[in-house]
Amino acid sequence: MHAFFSARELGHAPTRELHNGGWIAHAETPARAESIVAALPAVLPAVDHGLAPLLAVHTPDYLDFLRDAYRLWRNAGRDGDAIPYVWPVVGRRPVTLNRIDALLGRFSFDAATPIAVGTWDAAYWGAQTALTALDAALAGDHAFALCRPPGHHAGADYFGGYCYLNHAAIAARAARAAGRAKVAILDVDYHHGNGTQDIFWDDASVFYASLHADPATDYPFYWGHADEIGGVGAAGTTLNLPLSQRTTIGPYLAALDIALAALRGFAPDMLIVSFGADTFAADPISGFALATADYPTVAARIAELGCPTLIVMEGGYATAELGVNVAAFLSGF
Ligand code: Q9C
Ligand code: ZN
Repeated sequence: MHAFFSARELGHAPTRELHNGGWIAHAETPARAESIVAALPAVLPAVDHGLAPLLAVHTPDYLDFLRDAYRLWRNAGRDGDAIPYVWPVVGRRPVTLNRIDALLGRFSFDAATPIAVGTWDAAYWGAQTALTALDAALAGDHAFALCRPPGHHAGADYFGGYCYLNHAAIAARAARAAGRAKVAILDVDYHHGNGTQDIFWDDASVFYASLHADPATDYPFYWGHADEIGGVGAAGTTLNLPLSQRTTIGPYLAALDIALAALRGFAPDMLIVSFGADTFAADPISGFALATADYPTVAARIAELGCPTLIVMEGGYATAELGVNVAAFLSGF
């Protein structure tokens, strides 16, 4: 299996985030990608596929905002990263505004996701990495896209959860455009992929299945509950399997088998795995209890689907062990 990466993804380096009411160093660092690169035998460069595949998922006004936000923040006289702090959720009418403070809230859902000087460029090249790896998967090889920043919390017109562009969704739409009639996304990050779910909520041609920490106790709270099954015309093509904190490999595999049975019923002709290694026991912001040796087991079960597979990197914040955990997962294919 080939792995793909662009060094331009390292240009996003958010400084800090709010955590339990105080500021901590941001968990989603360039060192995460460096840990993964160091653990892989080789990475191949990303090829630029342009903006069109991004526009198949994200709205034009959101992409314009994301490209311009840091400059607008600086032009408003601010230092440091742009971080949203007011959201138009309390019955506000949709006023068209130019002020960066207003725009940040319009296009986000949390305050954990700073826009720094290199954010747009890094996210853009993360998406290009996913599209380049998809080309390899369409040609018949399994492929790994080392995407950073991650993507599965980003929706059509919002950022959040350390995510700006939804790489898995962009790849899924590109696979559809390339003629794959049915695409499945299996999300095994610790957190529910709310952005991916929202993007394909009404789209019966893309099945979204996710194993994640129960949103009754864990971020992103407002998505990922078991009764969310898809919108009108797509009911049954979203599957949420919430798991309790401290979940170990036994119950994890039992839930994975439920997801895989549903995917077999859907019979996809392309599989995209949103892989987060934040299910690792030592992850500093997460609560499952998987071991490094569990990742090949999880991957081998997924590989039994026998479907051409693109693996897209999502979360995982135990940086020192991240590369080894990713290499362990890929070895199972
Ligand atoms: N600082 C991914 O794994 N937590 N994103 C915010 C604590 C956000 C994780 C509150 C966690 C997002 C891709
Ligand atoms: Zn996560």
